[in-house]
Amino acid sequence: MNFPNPLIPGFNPDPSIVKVGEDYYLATSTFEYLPGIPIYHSTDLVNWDRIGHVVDREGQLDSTDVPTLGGAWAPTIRFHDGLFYVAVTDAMARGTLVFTAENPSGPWSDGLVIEGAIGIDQDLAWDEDGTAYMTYSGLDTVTGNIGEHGGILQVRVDLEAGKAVEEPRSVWSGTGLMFPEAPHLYRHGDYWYLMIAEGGTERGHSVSIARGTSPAGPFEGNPANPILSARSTERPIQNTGHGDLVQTPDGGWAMVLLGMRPKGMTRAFSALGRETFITPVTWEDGWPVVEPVILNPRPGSGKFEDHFADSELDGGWIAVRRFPGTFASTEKNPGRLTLVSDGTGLDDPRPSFLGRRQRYQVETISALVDTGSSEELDPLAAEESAGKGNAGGLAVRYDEAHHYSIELNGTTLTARARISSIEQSWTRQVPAGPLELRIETRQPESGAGFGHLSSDTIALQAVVDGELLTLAELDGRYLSAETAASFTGRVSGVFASRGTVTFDWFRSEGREPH
Ligand code: 6LW
Repeated sequence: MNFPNPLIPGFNPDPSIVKVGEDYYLATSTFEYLPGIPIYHSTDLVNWDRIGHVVDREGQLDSTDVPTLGGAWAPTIRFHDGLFYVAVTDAMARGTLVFTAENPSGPWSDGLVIEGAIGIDQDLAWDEDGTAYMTYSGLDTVTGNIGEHGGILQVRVDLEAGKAVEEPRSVWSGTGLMFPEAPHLYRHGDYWYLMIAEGGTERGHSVSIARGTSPAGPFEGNPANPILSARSTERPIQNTGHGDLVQTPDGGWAMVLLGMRPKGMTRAFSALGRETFITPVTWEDGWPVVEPVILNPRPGSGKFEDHFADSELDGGWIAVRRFPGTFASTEKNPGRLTLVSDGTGLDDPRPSFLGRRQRYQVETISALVDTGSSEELDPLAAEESAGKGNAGGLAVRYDEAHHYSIELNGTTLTARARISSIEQSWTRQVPAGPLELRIETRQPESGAGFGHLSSDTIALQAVVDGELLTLAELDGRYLSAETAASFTGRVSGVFASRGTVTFDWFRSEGREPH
């Protein structure tokens, strides 16, 4: 099969996939962003639609104060006996959770804590008797020392009582590379296969596999391990690992996995973070043989336009440690998006920021922002903004310490960059009234030298009196996975930092560079 790659572009790491009849369902990690754990659906493994989220309401994850890096790590999606299961770690928060749903588009359950299976990357598999096995990576993000790694562990679990029914057992943990993780256990032919990732999620990332005759092991490693790694190769897709196997519609096999697309002369910076890719697999002598992951972007450009005409927000909008509905509404003023700030800004862990995954290497977002809103203000927002007016605009974000923004506050337009503890801003006056703001990301010219080291350039702009005004052109490498290292990816969108701000429309248009 000729698969597009990336398969699901933008911040979509740790993919897990299940085939049920003719349908495929795929889940990815979302960390501190909400709604959490999108479920994508396909019938051909090529075209995918997001059909819902596992986490769509308060209480399912403990997100409000979760540290950056924490939250929804590495879901495994499975189907057993008429029910869909998602096993996931709510890292640095609730711990090991299992969600269930009859329909993968939701609603999903509240999430049952599984006691006695402390770790990350929990997998679920059932043997012929219906006994459930949870296999996971022994990294305790909740109670333990995150520096210690216990290898790959396994317990039989009671999924009704929410507990392990035995002490964790060590099972095969790879070839000795660091961070054995992302285990998935499968029955295929005469064997049970235990596939894992090792080498860390950076450039050394790999997939290795072992097999045995029982789901509990012992497992014997494949002499050909690792069966996939892009490390030290020229391949444009690096960090390949964290795979899950699935049968293709034509009866073949494929692996979905995470990868990154580092750019710049030394191929050092990946603007979009960890994305979902796919690659064909064949079976030889009872072992899977995985093809290198080929870059094959979908042709043409990708557009998204929101006129906020529906009372419900489009499901592609995400927010940080809070659900979009807590500060964003299209109901108050149909045909407009209203953001109400509680006084927090982009430097805060819980900003009034509504974003979308950046999906293309070259992408422009724009919106018409109005800070002179005559709307009735939320009392808290009114008090906060007294005498200072409303402020908001467009932002590109990795986390609260890494973001670029362009903000309107009455007639003052401010572009701002925050990179760790370093901050700079550029200000100018503009005529009163609604203003079109833009953030453009472009590829650097190819070539050699310092100017070619980065992933991209990010321009912070506004259309003033019909002319495009650029307030700042910034180096994109500071908003890349390698620099921010906060596990997520680029998310760009709209925000309010004071009072009430409205947006008439939002647009994004992207394409892959030629
Ligand atoms: C994920 C683990 C990993 O749980 O990072 O390093 C974690 N690899 O497999 C977050 O994506």
